[in-house]
Amino acid sequence: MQKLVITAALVGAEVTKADTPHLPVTPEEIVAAAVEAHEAGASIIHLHVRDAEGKPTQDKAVYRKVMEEIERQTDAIIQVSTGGAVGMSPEERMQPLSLRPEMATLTTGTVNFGDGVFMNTPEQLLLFAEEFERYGVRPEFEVFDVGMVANAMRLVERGFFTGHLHFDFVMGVPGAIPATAENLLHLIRQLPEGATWSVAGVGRAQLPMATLGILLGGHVRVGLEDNIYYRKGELATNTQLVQRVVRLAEELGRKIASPQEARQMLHLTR
Ligand code: KMH
Ligand code: ZN
Repeated sequence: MQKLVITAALVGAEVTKADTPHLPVTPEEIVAAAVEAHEAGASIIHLHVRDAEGKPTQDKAVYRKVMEEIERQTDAIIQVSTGGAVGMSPEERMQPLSLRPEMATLTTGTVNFGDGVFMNTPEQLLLFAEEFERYGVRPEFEVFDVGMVANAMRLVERGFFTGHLHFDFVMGVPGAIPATAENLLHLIRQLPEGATWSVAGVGRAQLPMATLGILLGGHVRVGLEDNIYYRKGELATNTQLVQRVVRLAEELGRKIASPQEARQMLHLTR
């Protein structure tokens, strides 16, 4: 099996400091969390940022500041979010693409998201795809429900994103695909030949989904964006969540990919 690529989803848009004091929100806290996660074994940093009040923002200036410092201190792959937060416009969400990050997420469909709706209409997907191509950014397709794989492939059929394709299955969001082993197998079966995938289980599904990802030859995303607990009633830090996956992978016979190895596996050209 390939070495394991671990993605650390450190911040997200939904969790607050009131939910967990371990959530990094200032640029300094986010950089420190990224450096620690990288040292613990994460090769990809899935990046959201917050404004001075701790609210989600897609402000390019904040992204630039955080990205520059992570790049200075690590060789991790920086994957910015174009998902942002529910309710943001596509223009707002696309801002960090112009910083030409190595990777960015792209959600290929509209989905209920807790009490909200995460909008990604066919027309908006074309806007996003054009902006990714404009800045030469490689996507990680964020798949919250099964039809989103076919939607991604529709973009590919229209000529976008030639080359290697990488998908992340985000499982267990209320309103989207439940995090079960059967559903994960079904998602994997939808993928085109040669694609790579990772899995991110939400809430208490994080640990079992990560374990399945390791066993099935995929890759794993963990972090406070998706889950704030280490176990029932015990809050986690981002570093602890990454360290746990590293230990599990070692026990189960998967070696951990360095950022440079992850770049080769995902065919990132930088
Ligand atoms: N915050 C969610 C609405 C992404 O980063 O691309 C979207 C999200 C996905 O987090
Ligand atoms: Zn995200």
